[in-house]
Amino acid sequence: MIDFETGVMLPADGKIERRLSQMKGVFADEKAYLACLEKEDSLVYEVYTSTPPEREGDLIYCTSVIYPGKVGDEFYMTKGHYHAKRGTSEVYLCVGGRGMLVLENPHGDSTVLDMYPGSMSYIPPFWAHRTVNTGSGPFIFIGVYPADAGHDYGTIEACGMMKLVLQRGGQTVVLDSQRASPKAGEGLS
Ligand code: M6P
Ligand code: ZN
Repeated sequence: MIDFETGVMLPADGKIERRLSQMKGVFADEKAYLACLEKEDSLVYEVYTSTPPEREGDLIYCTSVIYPGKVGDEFYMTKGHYHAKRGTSEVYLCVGGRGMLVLENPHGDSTVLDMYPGSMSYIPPFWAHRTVNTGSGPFIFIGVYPADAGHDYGTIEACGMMKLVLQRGGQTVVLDSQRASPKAGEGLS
């Protein structure tokens, strides 16, 4: 059962909680990050997950709840990852709130998709992905992906993603980050 109001999945085999303190280096404005953290180690997002055996053919399904908030002018978001097994894909179904899906690949292509209740988003193989809460309430979506996909955080941790999603003058804006394109060979496996 998934409660579309809260994103809580019951039963769930696991629950991941990510607080600000676990997201060092993720937000572009390091000074704003440290100032937020000093105030409170806020909960940024939670993931309720099923955990079947990590074998080919099985699927993992999970719900993610990203809470509303900002670090400086950058919205709360997930860490973002490539799949360790690069040739695997994923689908998201948004059930609550408003958000964006940031996608990029090792060839330097990047794009951003709107997510809203009822929207389904497809993450093709070989694309890194991050979700961003651009709304004022919890942003909730269901994800389904191959159980043997795995998460590679290192590539994104090393230099961030190519697009930033910010609030400027009350508007949501998408800007190119300082990092123009992935370093040669990065993200390729
Ligand atoms: C989605 C899925 C999960 C992922 C979660 C949080 O629910 O893609 O696999 O773990 O978002 O994202 P991240 O792992 O990048 O923090
Ligand atoms: Zn994924």
